[in-house]
Amino acid sequence: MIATKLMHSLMIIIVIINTVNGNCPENEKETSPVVTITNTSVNATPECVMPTDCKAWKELGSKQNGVYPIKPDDGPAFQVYCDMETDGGGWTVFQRRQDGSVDFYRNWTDYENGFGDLTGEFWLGLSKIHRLTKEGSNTLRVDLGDFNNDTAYANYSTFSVSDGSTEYILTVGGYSGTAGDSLAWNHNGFRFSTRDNDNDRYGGNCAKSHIGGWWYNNCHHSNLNGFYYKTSTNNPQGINWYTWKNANISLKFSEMKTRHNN
Ligand SMILES: *[C@@H]1O[C@H](CO)[C@@H](O)[C@H](O)[C@H]1NC(C)=O
Ligand SMILES: *[C@@H]1O[C@H](CO)[C@@H](O)[C@H](O)[C@H]1NC(C)=O
Ligand SMILES: *[C@@H]1O[C@H](CO)[C@@H](O)[C@H](O)[C@H]1NC(C)=O
Ligand SMILES: *[C@@H]1O[C@H](CO)[C@@H](O)[C@H](O)[C@H]1NC(C)=O
Ligand SMILES: *[C@@H]1O[C@H](CO)[C@@H](O)[C@H](O)[C@H]1NC(C)=O
Ligand SMILES: [Ca+2]
Ligand SMILES: [Ca+2]
Repeated sequence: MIATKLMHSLMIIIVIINTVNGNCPENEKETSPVVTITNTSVNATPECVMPTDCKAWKELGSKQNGVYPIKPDDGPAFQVYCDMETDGGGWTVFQRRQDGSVDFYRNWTDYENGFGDLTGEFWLGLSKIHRLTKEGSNTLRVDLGDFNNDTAYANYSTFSVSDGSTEYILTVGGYSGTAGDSLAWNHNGFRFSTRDNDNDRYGGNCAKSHIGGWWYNNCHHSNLNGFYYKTSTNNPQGINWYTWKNANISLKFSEMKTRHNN
């Protein structure tokens, strides 16, 4: 059973690798920037090395927004959406809301593993966000849009999410931008909470009362995984970013993305 699952994952990875690199390692002419030669001895098995994130794809010359495979560490490769345009590009996007097509009122397992469609609405998954941010220093960028088509952003020079054993603690700071800071000031240092895993500071259950999954405090200044209202209602259960509208106005669009600092 487990062996079959592993085999299946392995086959998917091999398919991804071959899609990206052609028939790497045989295909020598096209592989040059993607393949790194790690062992030059005559009898060594050639190895394909996949870009670690969207910034690495950007540095290889990719300029198109879209879905790319990445391999941030020794674990399995996975697909992500890369934003190659905003503020220099190379952003690995890990959350998007835009039309209410995907249900975000989910349990712990779903928030851990991710859900949705990378070209539509999705949450990439806490375990992958951890793998993307565990090394070096990272910037978090949050892009927001309201129902009048106004936009704003928040940029944080410090961003990481811890692993599952510590329930994905948020470390965020160093705000700049136009949306105001509705994340670091109120949510830095908190564990993630879902309706079935209450790690918040409130007597009740913030994930249940605010219909989402977030690094809830008591309860929030931002709620980007909240309920998708299709109008700009003033409702703390909606997709909120308190400092932008100075209220619980439900937003039309949100995207969260990360990029390694140099
Ligand atoms: C390189 O490959 C050869 C032959 O497969 C192996 O004996 C050697 O240990 C490898 N070296 C490294 C550094 O992986
Ligand atoms: C979490 O939700 C998914 C469906 O979204 C379901 O398949 C799974 O059994 C649930 N897990 C738990 C532990 O409730
Ligand atoms: C916002 O933009 C969309 C898509 O371009 C458009 O259909 C809509 O009318 C705009 N809304 C407002 C309030 O300008
Ligand atoms: C975002 O923060 C980074 C530091 O992580 C900084 O270099 C960059 O200029 C900031 N960008 C914007 C648009 O505020
Ligand atoms: C936002 O919602 C909270 C309840 O979570 C409420 O206490 C607060 O007054 C609301 N703020 C505004 C400006 O409506
Ligand atoms: Ca817990
Ligand atoms: Ca609680």
